[in-house]
Amino acid sequence: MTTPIRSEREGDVLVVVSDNPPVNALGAAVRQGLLDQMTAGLADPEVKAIVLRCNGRTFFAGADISEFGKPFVGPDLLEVIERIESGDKPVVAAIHGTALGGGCEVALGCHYRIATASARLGTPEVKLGLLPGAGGTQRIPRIAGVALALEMTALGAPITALKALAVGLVDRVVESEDSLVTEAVAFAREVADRRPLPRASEKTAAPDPEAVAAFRKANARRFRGFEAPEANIACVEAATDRPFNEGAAFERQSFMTLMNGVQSAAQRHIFFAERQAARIDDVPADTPRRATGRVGIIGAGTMGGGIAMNFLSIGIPVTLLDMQQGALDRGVGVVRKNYEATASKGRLTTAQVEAAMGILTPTLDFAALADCDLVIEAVYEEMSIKKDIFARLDAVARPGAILASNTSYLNIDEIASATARPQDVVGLHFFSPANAMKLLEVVRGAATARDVLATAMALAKTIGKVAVVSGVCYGFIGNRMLAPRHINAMKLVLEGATPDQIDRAHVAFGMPMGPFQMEDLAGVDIGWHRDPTRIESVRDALNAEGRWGQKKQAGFYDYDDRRNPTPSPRVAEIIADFRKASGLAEPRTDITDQEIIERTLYPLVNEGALILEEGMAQRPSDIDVVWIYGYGWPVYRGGPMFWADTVGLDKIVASLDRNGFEVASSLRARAESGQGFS
Ligand code: 3H9
Repeated sequence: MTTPIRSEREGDVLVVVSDNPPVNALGAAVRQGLLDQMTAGLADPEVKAIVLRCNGRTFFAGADISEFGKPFVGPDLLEVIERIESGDKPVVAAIHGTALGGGCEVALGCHYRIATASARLGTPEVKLGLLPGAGGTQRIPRIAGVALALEMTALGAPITALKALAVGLVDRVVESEDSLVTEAVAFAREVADRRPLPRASEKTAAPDPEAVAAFRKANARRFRGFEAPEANIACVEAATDRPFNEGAAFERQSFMTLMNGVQSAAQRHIFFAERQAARIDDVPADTPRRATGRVGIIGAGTMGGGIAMNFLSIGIPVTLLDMQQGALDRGVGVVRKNYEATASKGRLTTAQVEAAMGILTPTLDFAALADCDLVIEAVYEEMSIKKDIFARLDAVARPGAILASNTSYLNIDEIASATARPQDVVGLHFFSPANAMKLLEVVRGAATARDVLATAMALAKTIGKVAVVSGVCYGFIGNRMLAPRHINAMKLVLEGATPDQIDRAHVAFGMPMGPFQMEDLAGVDIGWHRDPTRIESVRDALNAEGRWGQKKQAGFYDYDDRRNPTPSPRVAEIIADFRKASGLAEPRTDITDQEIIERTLYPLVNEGALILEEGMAQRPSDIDVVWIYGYGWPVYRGGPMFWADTVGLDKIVASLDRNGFEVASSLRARAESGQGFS
């Protein structure tokens, strides 16, 4: 096995260096190399102290996640850390970048830690459905106390080097990366003869039941449905009431249980899926990018304003266009109000708010878009309006500017046909609220140029979004799959389930809200024909009575002044009338949560299979990413396509058949061949 670990001598200090790009993950070869170099250093009488450092952009960013779930190749990380800590020579970790997970644990196994001011230390394993499995839950509370250990492990929150210095997790901070190695070697010399060696495992951690109880209470909502946070908490507690070895054994056992569970597999799947989604199969990574130094936005409504904030927040100037002064003023006012609300929570300074507002240029004049590199249209969902806007845009935009539409349903190719440059047109479907939601569907038209796509994907990353490419189809990936869920939820209501029962089943599944809560939030009137005399569905009846959702304090639910929902007797009447008018039998009282999930989410998976068949999504994992980041699908279930595999495709197909759905041929074929989506 070739090793990415080498060592060099600086007099009586041995410097062990890892060179395993991109993030120095602690794969088998790294672990073996570390063990060998440490063993040799400890045995060499010329060596008085050891420095451990990494080349490249970061100190070890953790275990190699791609090894998880595969046959294990030794040595394990615990053995490496044990060799470092139990040795009789001081070992100094020299940290830059991010010492994460197993990387942080290696550092804590060293006797001393020196870090650059920009470095961060963290144990984010919980985000992969895991816990620090190489002593992290036992050493952090022993050094820094229970309260911080809970935040670092069960929340996975990293800390800065300065904070680490304040709590004893690092011993020294250096300003610049350039001097890290020199300072680390000097530090190693300074402590070479100091005994006893400080070993985190030999310290004790004071129990802090109040901190544990307060932490559980404060995070109960966030942890709902997840197994890993509680396992992290239990391990931190074990550090306070057991000797190190027993606590470490408990940690190990808990780690293995999580590792072999479905939740961690799902969360690891999403870790890689999210990164994979950024790749477009026929657009090479080195495709040149177009400029995006100035952005224009057409439409100062909620969507337009939210989209603008993404750019303003990172210093990209925005020209915001609307047709009417009133709408423009309102839009600019909302952007300011949003920033000020964030500032009042202490997450922005007044200077930052003013800096963002200072680069926002409101205008009523189309010609003001002429110097924009990218223009995003965010107006009313009506094809004729969009085409009109794109024709006008075509007349003013500079050659090579990217012309984007934020449409959530409409055909990008038809919109592009209103211009003489369809190659420059792309869909950028932001999700509401656009300044907060992480998903961006990048809609690839028939003519969209490769460099436009490459630019859109890169820009998405710059503004902190996760981008997924969709082909042109009604509703793209996410909203297209939402449709069968809603249609079937309504069918169940007509058969006898209540909206409240359906929503509760979805929330119990792990969604942030159910289909009817979602409609009330978004507006029941979205897409309504606006003729109150034309009543062809329950939804029409609600709209005719002005039950447009939360904004009217009435939708599928009744709402009080603070927007707390209660099931609505009036809606129950409307549903009963419809049931009667549709000639349906008496309402069923035997509808279970399981039936609700099968009849609303299996059709959603089926639609996902169709989307793949038609080539509208590049890969099943892209669909999973859409649902995690666009709709709050529980990450511990890995997205709908991953989840479908865990349920069993044969079971899903059998249920769809039983309930009279038309099964996608590719779904049936996969079920028959035993080949899953992931
Ligand atoms: C652990 O440590 C368990 C232990 O407690 C117990 C052991 C017994 N492994 O994110 P990027 C890849 S669990 C394998 O785009 P950035 C990544 O897939 C681990 N691969 O860069 C990507 O590959 P590609 C705890 C990894 O600069 C490339 O590196 N640690 C790993 O935006 C670049 O990644 C974590 O959970 C890995 N550990 O962000 C940290 N990490 O180019 C996870 C990255 O082929 N990592 N890759 O798509 C991160 O949070 C970010 O990658 C990091 C850099 C902040 C480090």
